[in-house]
Amino acid sequence: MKKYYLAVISAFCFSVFVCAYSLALDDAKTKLPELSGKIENGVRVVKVKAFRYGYDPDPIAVKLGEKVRIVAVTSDVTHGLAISEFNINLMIEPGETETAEFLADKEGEFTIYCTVYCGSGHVNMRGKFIVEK
Ligand SMILES: [Cu+2]
Repeated sequence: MKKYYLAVISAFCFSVFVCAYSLALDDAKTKLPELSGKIENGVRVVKVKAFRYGYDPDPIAVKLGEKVRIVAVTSDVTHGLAISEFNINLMIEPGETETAEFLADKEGEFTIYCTVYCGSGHVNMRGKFIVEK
């Protein structure tokens, strides 16, 4: 009889664990960042501000298959904005606006990085570009 109870209790514990685990997985899935910018004439336009040492917004999130236009400015010195996987490499000078248009045709998380030496924090000037399914 004792064995029976033990089996029931462990089965119950196991199902609670499985339940909690799948809920946690669901939670992780629904916690995708909000999409950035807004759709204008079928293009997702995202205004990005580069600064020492980062990008705003960060992360930049778009939907898979969207046409994306990055409209970039800098709030201090000249910065770069590059995303290798999408062949983006902008140089943003103070007072100027640089744009890049591309198709978000790869799902995943990509790194945005600065390609112009902008000071001591340059090597760590990174942002996230997320393409959600
Ligand atoms: Cu830099």
